[in-house]
Amino acid sequence: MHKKVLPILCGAMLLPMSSLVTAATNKLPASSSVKMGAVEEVCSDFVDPKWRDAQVIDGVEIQESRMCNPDNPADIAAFVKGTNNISMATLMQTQLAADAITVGNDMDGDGDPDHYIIKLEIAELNGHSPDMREPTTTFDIAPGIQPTFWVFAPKTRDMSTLSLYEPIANPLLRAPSPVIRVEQGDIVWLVLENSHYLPHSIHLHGIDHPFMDHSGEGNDGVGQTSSMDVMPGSSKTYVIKPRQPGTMYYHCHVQPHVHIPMGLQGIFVVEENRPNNWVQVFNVGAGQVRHPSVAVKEKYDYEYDMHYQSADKELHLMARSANDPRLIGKRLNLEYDITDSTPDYFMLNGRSFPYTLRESLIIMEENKKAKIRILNGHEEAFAMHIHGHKPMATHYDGVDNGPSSYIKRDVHGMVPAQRLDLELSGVDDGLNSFGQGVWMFHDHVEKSFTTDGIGEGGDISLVVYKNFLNEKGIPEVHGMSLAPYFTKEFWQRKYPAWQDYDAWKSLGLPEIKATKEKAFVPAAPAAKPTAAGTDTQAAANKSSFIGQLLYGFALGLLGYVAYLKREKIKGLFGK
Ligand SMILES: [Cu+2]
Repeated sequence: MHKKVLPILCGAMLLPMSSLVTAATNKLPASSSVKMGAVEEVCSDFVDPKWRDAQVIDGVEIQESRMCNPDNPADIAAFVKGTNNISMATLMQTQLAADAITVGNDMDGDGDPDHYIIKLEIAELNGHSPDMREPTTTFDIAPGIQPTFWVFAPKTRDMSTLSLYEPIANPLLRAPSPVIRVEQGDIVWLVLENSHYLPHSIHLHGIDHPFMDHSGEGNDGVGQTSSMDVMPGSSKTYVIKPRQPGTMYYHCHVQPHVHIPMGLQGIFVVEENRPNNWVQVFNVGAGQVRHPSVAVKEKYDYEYDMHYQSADKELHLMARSANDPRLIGKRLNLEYDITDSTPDYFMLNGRSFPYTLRESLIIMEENKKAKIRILNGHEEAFAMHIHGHKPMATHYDGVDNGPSSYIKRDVHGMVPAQRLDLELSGVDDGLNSFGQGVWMFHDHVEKSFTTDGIGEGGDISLVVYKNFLNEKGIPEVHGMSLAPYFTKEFWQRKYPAWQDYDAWKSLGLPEIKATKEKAFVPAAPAAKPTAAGTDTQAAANKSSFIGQLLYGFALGLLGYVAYLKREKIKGLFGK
């Protein structure tokens, strides 16, 4: 019996040698070297660096903002004093219309205005133009990514673009729709001047408003129950006198399953009533509030508005698929089916990572406190997570339910349309804060930190302690280079982020010799296989497996024959 076992054992021992032989004869493909593409600067001087400083304009105190891309202080002064009260010199430094914000009438004599007339228009970003192949007026959420948006915007004058030669939207026209701030008890006329080609409305979600206004007009912004939609070219005034403070929401209620995701949604804050309380009526692009209200300054050092939203690529392409409102209406209202939709883009304050680093940081200092007002404008659930801190929820949908309802945790869940006020504390005690540093924050629903499925992108941003921020507002990060994230190629699925981390490019992409014309194959063929690349690779893998089997069989046979002829072989070597 052992005579049969021995040759089998012998063959089996030789079998592993087949892989050594294979390795020697069947070389791995070389690594390809994918060009990174043009890298944008993290922060070039987009704006006058003095815009970052604390300053007083026309008597309006404006806090410093160490962000790369801070708001224009002249805009902020006009938002606080009203375009009717600000000096002409300051108004000329903005692109606001002269009647954008009219404030006045201190009815209770407490030193601040009690009547506000706030005018909103509707702007289209990255829309269709009959004159150009590319979309206009442009607003990039990340390098090269331009979904079409409709947004509410302060009433502006002059061009919608930066200049005649640059299609980039002027800074007042952007996603998200601006945060609106008023004071508790003020009489507010919110005027929607519909400058868009489709009907729209404003629904004041959570904000105290009467069902009918004084003239018997519906005031709820709902076409089916309250008042006719605001037709293109016409306007409607919503009249409110909110009795309760809080972080609220406003959005269009016309075809809301399409118009809300298209961007017609914003944060609406009713500030607590205090004497001499001039509030910043607009916070364009959300983010840091540079003129916080009196009540916020009583408790906090900083205030940040955080508007999260998502976009389905398909919907946002449809909205620029024609130059005829009938066709756009047909595609969005009759053909688009939101029940089959999936979100592709995730934005914080209108931008995705890495652009969030330029304007949506939370800048902190040790032992200081920030008030963070969050709106979940996504279509789905949201899970706010801040590294290195456990912020405390104080208000739910704008309501303070008392200290027994305050919750400190590191993930705060929110369903769509909910608002949460968080208190972020810089006390380094291992609970409130783990200490100074650069701490990421993001929605912890995993797809939310991707951009069209590519990570890390989406709504990621950073809590940055002041000591970790350079004079241009760039956080001092440690670890990977951020350069790839600032290229268009990375978001086009072309560049493998780890390619250049060793001389061998061992974590890049292999060259596939059979398809020499292709620089690389997609890293994840399952996502979008391009037929030639993946088939060739699969075929190559199959043939090498069969080859290895044949090698093993041949070597086994050789061993067996050698065993049978062992006497003759001994003779060949003498003894
Ligand atoms: Cu609408």
